[in-house]
Amino acid sequence: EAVETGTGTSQYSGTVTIGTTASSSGGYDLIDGGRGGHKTYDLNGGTSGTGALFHDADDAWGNGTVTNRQTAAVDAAYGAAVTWDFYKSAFNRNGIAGDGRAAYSRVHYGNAYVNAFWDDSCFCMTYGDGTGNADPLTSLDVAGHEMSHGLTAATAKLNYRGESGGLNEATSDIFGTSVEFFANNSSDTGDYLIGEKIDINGDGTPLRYMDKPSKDGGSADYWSKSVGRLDVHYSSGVANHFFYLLSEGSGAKTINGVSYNSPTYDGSTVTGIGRDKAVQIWYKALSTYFTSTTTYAGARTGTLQAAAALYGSGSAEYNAVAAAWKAVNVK
Ligand code: ASN
Ligand code: ZN
Ligand code: CA
Repeated sequence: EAVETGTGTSQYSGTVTIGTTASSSGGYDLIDGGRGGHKTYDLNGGTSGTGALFHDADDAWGNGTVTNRQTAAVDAAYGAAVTWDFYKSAFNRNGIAGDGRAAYSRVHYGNAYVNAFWDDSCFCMTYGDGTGNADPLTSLDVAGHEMSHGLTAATAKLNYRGESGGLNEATSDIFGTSVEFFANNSSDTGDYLIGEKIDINGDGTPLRYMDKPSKDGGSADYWSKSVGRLDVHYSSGVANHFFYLLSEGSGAKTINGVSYNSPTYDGSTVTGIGRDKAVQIWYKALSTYFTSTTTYAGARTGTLQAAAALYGSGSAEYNAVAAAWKAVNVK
């Protein structure tokens, strides 16, 4: 049962290496022994249980096309591995719960199911195959998003409703995006879009936009007293926008070939501090100051506390946090 490194041909991230395990009965299992023993299962259209653990004779997995059952598994296993590595590298965190415990992934859930989800009761994430079973929801940012629901459940435990629910969703978008940048994968370069690889709208547009969340037709760019009544995937817009502004600043910018133009509530100009510092501030706030009932006002306070602890009260980073919240109308 030696730890091995297989080669995977993914749908969204090109050719990747994935952690595998030599099976005592021959061949290889899709068990990532280097990352807690994360397993990837084939639900084969089912909606319960674990289905079958992926197995392969020669440790060369998938072929990049959706008709090969292993292809979605390669994307899912790669996404889980990069997310695990991101937590370790950025936060010195040992897995989702910080204790080295592996989660597991299930792919090919249901029929043409257009969603993916984390379930804390199984400590596992699950992916549908998308419209026409042609676009599995296994891209890197989606994997990082789902896995990060587990991290939130292990830390702040933000309730999945109202303003705290929006903060929960935004945390998953913030870390999912951070995972995508961290991967530095030439087939899926980092961006501030969520789900740009999975063609969820059928016209090539992404699911969400962090620079200007309202571009999706439903998300809030700015805080208002009614924002907590929106679906959590729309109230997240305020914090996603905060994170973009804190990282990159307001106005027009092109990153990895994608153009952004991030507005502010009051016409103010925000100067970004870079994504690496912004994500440190968010993680520190999430894991130290946020609670299950944190609101947007509380997130402002918590991220200012985090910036003060990391960089000093009145530091450029601290002032940028204040400026970015003001720019999304959180005071
Ligand atoms: N994919 C969705 C999410 O992670 C599933 C849900 O609505 N919870 O947010
Ligand atoms: Zn989510
Ligand atoms: Ca993305």
